[in-house]
Amino acid sequence: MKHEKTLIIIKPDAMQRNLLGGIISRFERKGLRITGLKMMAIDDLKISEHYEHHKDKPFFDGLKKYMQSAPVAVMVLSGLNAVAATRLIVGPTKGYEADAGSIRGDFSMSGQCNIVHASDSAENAEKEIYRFFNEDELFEYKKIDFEFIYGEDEREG
Ligand code: FUP
Repeated sequence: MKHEKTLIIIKPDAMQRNLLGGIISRFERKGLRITGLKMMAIDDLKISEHYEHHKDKPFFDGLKKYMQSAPVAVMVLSGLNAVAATRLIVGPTKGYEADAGSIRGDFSMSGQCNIVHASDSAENAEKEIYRFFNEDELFEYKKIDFEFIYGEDEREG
């Protein structure tokens, strides 16, 4: 277990469906710390890099069109085992397979319009964070609830 960072994209369907505040709230109330947050339009280069693993799939053009259909919000979250903890809150890729209580389980019926992206490993998170954020857009700060979110042995040194 270690403290780590993860990248979240709140996708165009969430923005259009007025879910932005509710989604941010789910991460906040879990105890994850927001270390970066902004809105942006995702350009062709960022889409190609971010979805490199899907570039030859038949759904890639549709995925690109969807991801560019409205602005998105991008966030960096930090916390203990933040990558895995965040993936649990988000749920599996296809909304119609996701458990109730997860973001995709509660808000998505789709394998494409699935509301949020969350990094799948600490290694990918590092790459994704620097794909979407400049160094001066990321903030390290002490949260006053830290000692009530974590036990003594779980706090960062
Ligand atoms: P995830 O890590 O859960 O976001 O899932 P993937 O990396 O497998 O997929 C990334 C995105 O590709 C999904 F969020 C939506 C899109 N996708 C489709 O549009 N159709 C598919 O069949 C699979 C993925």
